[in-house]
Amino acid sequence: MTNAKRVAIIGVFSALAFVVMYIEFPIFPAVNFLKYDPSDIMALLIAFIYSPTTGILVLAIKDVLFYLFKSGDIVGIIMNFVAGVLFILPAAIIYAKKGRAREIFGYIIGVASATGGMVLLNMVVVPFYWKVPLETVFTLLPWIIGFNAIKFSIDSVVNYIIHKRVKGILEPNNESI
Ligand code: RBF
Repeated sequence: MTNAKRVAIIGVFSALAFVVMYIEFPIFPAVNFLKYDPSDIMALLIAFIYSPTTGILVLAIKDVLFYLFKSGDIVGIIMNFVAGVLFILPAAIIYAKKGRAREIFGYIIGVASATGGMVLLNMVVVPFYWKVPLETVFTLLPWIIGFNAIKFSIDSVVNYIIHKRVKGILEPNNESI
């Protein structure tokens, strides 16, 4: 594939991710600052089809755009980005085009890594962000765990179903599809 095509695909998927991030909505009222949106799927698709680092580039461009045009909340955007990295990197590195069992194992490790990592990060960030004691964060932990587990499981299932088809559309002449 030409470099120009690759740059164009990164641009299109970053823009697409930025737009679908506007769909964001909370899953649990108790932690309504945690919002689900499907934008990480665009980055995960690119991570699977091209490379993990290309996927992270899409994730970063999407988050910078969303910060500038919509949220203005640097903490929320950083949390969204870190969660996305913790999910996409292990999932895409483990997958690396080596079959269904490996792919599913990659999703499991990705969901576990994002959920575990974000629990720790929320324990540090939430007391400052909401000016609440650490004990309050402990009471929220089941919701934080549930949110991340659900968010990244949904992304995994969607990516599992569509990534080969998307690859077929992006690389119609590639015989390895
Ligand atoms: N997004 C996640 O995917 N997982 C998280 O654990 C997470 N924790 C957050 C904690 C705080 C205090 C904030 C402000 C945001 C957090 N986010 C998290 C990002 C949030 O769900 C949303 O994507 C951003 O706030 C952008 O609207």
